[in-house]
Amino acid sequence: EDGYRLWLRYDLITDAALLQDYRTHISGIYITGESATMAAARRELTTALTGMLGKTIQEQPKPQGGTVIAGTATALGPLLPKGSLSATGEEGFRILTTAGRTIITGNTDAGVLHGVFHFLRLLQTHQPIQTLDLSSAPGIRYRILDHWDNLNRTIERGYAGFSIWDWHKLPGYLDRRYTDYARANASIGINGTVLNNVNANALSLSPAYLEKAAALANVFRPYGIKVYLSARFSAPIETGGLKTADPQDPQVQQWWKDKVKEIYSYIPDFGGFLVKANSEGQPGPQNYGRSHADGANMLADALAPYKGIVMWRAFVYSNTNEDRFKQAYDEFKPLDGQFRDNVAVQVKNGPIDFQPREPFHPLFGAMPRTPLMIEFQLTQEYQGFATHLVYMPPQFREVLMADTYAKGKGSTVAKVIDGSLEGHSLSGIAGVANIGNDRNWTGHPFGQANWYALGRLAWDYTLTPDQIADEWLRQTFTNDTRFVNPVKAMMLASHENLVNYMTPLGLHHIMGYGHHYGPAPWFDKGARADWNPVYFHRADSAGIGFDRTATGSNALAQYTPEARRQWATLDSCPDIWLLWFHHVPWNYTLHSGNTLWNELCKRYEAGVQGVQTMCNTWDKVSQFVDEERAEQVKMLLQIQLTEAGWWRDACLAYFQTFAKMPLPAGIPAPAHTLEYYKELQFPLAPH
Ligand code: BDP
Repeated sequence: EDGYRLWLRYDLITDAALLQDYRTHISGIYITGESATMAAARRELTTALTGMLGKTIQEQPKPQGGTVIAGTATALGPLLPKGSLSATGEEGFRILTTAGRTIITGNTDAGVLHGVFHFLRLLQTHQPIQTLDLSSAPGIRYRILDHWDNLNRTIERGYAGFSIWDWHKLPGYLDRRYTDYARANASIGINGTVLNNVNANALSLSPAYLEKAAALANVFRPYGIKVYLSARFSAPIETGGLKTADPQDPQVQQWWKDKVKEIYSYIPDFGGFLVKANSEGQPGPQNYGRSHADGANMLADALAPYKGIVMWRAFVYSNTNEDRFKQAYDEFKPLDGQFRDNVAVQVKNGPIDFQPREPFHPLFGAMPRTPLMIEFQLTQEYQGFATHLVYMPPQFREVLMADTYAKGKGSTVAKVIDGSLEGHSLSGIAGVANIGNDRNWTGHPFGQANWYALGRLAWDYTLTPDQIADEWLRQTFTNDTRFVNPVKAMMLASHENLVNYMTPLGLHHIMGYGHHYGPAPWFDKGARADWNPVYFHRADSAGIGFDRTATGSNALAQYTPEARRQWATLDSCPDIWLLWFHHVPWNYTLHSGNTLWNELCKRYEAGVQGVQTMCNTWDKVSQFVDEERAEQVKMLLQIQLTEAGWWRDACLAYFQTFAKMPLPAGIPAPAHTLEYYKELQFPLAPH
């Protein structure tokens, strides 16, 4: 049990009564349609049902009692009760029991396939299937994984091995993993994948690599998944031999039109481009005095005839004195209304950079005329790499359910990005993938849960973290509630634990320089002010935290008055957000009743204790799962515990030099001197 099968394990159901019940209700399958997608549905149903029911499940010449029927509404014709598919759209499905048979249907083959996976999920999680009648359609149209994979197979911020794309052997050799990747994604509703790093290599757009990308697209297509590419803005110069990449230059525009035409000749359903421009050294339209809209629109015009889209990233900040928090808003808000219809601006969940906890990005709700996608980071660059068990849905939910008040109360981030607030039909969620060629895909067995959750939430963001953890655990490990319940509780607590032992009370970006491994709040040698932890925490003898009120950078002014209010004053600001917005005296009394210093110490300690509890839980319940993964998780939790202690000790030793107060009772003295922590070097940490 090496984790390769993810949540699609399909092992024999061990509950005898349930097995009997399922066997009675499932006698065979009947699939209409000959497309590659229906063939995939047929294969998945056959393998899964045979595995779970422990008997050979075959196609029947015609439906009978207990047949699982799958096909589009058109293909099923009279087999389907009338009028049952109005709400399922292009990708949704309906599952219903009628005359002792289960019908899985949709308006398209992809919809049927999604329904098949949903039905299998019901079985895998031991749900009753006797009388089903349910419909489901995705709430968000573009549900995408962004791979930060390089052509040499290294992965930017990847912690689970090398890239699963074996560029060298493509297109001739199609690794089985590509199909399994597609199956896994289809099962959770992901419908797009960006193959290459946003820090893009222009070679990705060259014929040799397009041929390779096309081979992957061919594998993914039956699973309803489209391929996208990150486009390097200067590609016309680097691979096109032009002197400029100026978006207003007719030759450049023509180059992109020709390039896009060429791409569609390889990949007829190519999804479009993801672009990181004028950000962290990447080229972009500003090199030529043009705006982000000019750049995005040039690409959008080239893609429009083929219905491709541009996902233009808003992750920009430059080397100025302006608070980095404010820069994306300042640059993008004035461009609202200037983007073509097939452009979405892709905004990170928060204004800085995928920190363990961030307030929602102030652009959400601030660009009503532009579709905004949200980008989360599944790969744990700032969340303990692939050694820390952190279940992210509570964090996703915190952001999605946050109220922007853009159109009054209830204008949540979720309603901004699903398009409903402003009536946009283009809507999207992207997750920076945490996948590599490690046998279990994500390095940490529990990293799979974040990939799983991204897809499930992109399909239906009303699902709670609890529901998602529940179904993931049952499919991935076991249905035994002696395992599921305590481990679910452990997952649900894990994110808050992380925030506590890394960046409690609103601290942010105090990780090791460059690689972001471990604590380095003292670091101040970065080439730019906003690459230094000291820039973000601002500790001094008076206190700690970044004043973003009117007396400071006034970043708060970027939020609507109602949204801003919760954070605006020391008094109103909940403790967990405090140091994001205020510079707070060490002896200030928080809502908890503790002084800031004491609360900081207690949170760090609570984080470590939280991980200790996770270790204890795992030790008690891992007997209910296979030894192989039980042992892996145990080892990883021990590393996490050690590193949580390191975070607590290093941060408290450092911040104490400013607070000049004793550690409160119950907080252990740091294991080493501050100098010891400062001298630790990790030149080869994954980057
Ligand atoms: C930061 C990463 C960097 C990425 C960048 C981005 O440190 O490696 O290239 O985000 O999102 O978090 O473009």
